Amino acid sequence: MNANPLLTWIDEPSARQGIRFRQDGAWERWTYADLAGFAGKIAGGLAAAGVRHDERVVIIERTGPDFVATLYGVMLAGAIPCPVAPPYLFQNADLYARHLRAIIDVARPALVVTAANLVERLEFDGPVHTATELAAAGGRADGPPAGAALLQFTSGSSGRVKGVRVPVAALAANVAAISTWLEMDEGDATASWLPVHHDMGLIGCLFTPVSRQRDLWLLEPAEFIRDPASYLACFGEHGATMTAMPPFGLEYIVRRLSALPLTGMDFSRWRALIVGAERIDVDVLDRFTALLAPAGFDRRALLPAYGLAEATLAVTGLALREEPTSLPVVPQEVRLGSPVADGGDTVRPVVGCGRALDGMRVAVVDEDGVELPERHVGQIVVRGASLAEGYVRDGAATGRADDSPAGLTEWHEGALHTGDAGFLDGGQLFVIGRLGDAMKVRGRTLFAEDVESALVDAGVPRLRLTVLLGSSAGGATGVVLLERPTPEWAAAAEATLRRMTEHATTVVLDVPRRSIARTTSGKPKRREMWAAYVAGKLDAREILLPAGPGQNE
Ligand code: 1ZZ
Repeated sequence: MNANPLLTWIDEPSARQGIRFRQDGAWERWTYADLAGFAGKIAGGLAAAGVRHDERVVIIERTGPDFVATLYGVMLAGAIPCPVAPPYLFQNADLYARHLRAIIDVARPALVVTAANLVERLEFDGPVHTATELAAAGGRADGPPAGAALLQFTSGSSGRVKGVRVPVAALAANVAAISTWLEMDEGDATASWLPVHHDMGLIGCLFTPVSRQRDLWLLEPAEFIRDPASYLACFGEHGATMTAMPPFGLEYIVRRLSALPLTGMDFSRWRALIVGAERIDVDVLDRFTALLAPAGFDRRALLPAYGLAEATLAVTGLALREEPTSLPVVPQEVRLGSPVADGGDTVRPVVGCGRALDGMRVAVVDEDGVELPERHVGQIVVRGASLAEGYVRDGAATGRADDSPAGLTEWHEGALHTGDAGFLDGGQLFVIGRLGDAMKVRGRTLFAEDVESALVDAGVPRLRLTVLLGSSAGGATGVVLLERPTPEWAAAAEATLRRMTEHATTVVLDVPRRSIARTTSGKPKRREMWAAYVAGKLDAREILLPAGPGQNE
């Protein structure tokens, strides 16, 4: 019997339920019994290769049976899996090689598991094996479970690799809280296109359904981009009921939808679409619902949620069957520690991300760490069962703060200071933005997310835009990066940019396509690009704003 609650399913694996992997345009089905057998053999192979309890094993695999079986095989061997993004989620080979080197340095793994020909340059002098080789080695694993279930790696907004050490109890608590929140039962099936190496894809859409042995449909992110209809068919034809994605996924579906063949699809069983990881605009929820409602989609399936890898994954989420709500906020009037202003002419609706999940508590504090009343803006602080232990150095948790220049996330006396700003209303959390990506002007705090949303409203495509805010030699400075802007959207952005010049030195830059650095989950690495801007290292051409009212003279 497995004492580790994440592994109990392996004692009695189902021969009926399982995972379908999208491979070369077709679904390949593995039952949980098949996967448990494969994982057991991999665990034996790891033991034969000399991997000991609590040692780390780096896993670099595509979304597929090798990834899932290795993940569980490492845990069965009593070691700690460190899933790492595959190379094609990175912009180029150099960046990827640097990312891998940093991970190897932080995790100090005993072994790396990766498919042949997946990774070009791996600077690691220990053993490297494929999942198949390990499964064929014929050893026997005898491990009591490891103290940690997982090292989660993110490249964060500063571009530095951060490894978060997640204890077994924290991961089990978050998986249980998510299943309770979503009332996951026998008939539920999950579908996901998210990368499987990291939080929403790994914990929300893999560990959670696997722990309950629910049917699961998994696609690579690239397959979703190429053929979003095959993902929608999981809900509209195959009966999937749950999923999660960042708002840009909804936006992508909306953009491609008019060209998608949705005839015959029925979305009425789809009961949980969790949206999180980034600022959620009401507009995208509205457009998504408007397009899918005629095929039976219920708006109440949209569940805004907030979380972060440092708390394992999910912290708050809208209750089932509740409609998403929003509150009006005036971005230019946000003062940390003060009540949120909700009048004026440039109001922006901020979407509620629900209440704390089972076992979690959320508070909002001022700059001195003092808890604020409801509807006051401050830093979001999280306590509870699923907090991770801390960032990792030399394979062990340090419990210390992120030491990057924008390092605002830290563990402090059992509480996680998230570095995110927001407020509570009726216990529901409203997230405003990252404190490290904000700018103070005359006592008010303007967030990069607000400027970006205003530009998107004006007609600039979100995925070709990023706003960096900070202080440089010229004082408060806003840098707007536009990837190869057309004259039309440069013109559309003009009024918003001119308003920004009233608050800060404003620089608008034309940058090459796909040059906005993003994390593997699609978030812009604002701090990394800010550092490059300040060092004069951005490949960019300045676009001059036409002179007009409000322009800095
Ligand atoms: P990460 C069945 N952020 O993004 C599936 N949420 O972690 C259940 N900003 O460490 C799935 N508004 O990469 C449950 N709503 O980044 C999923 O991202 C619950 O700045 C959502 O500090 C989990 C998201 C996990 C995630 C964390 C950072 C945060 C914050 C930002 C996350 C947000 C949001 C605005 C939200």
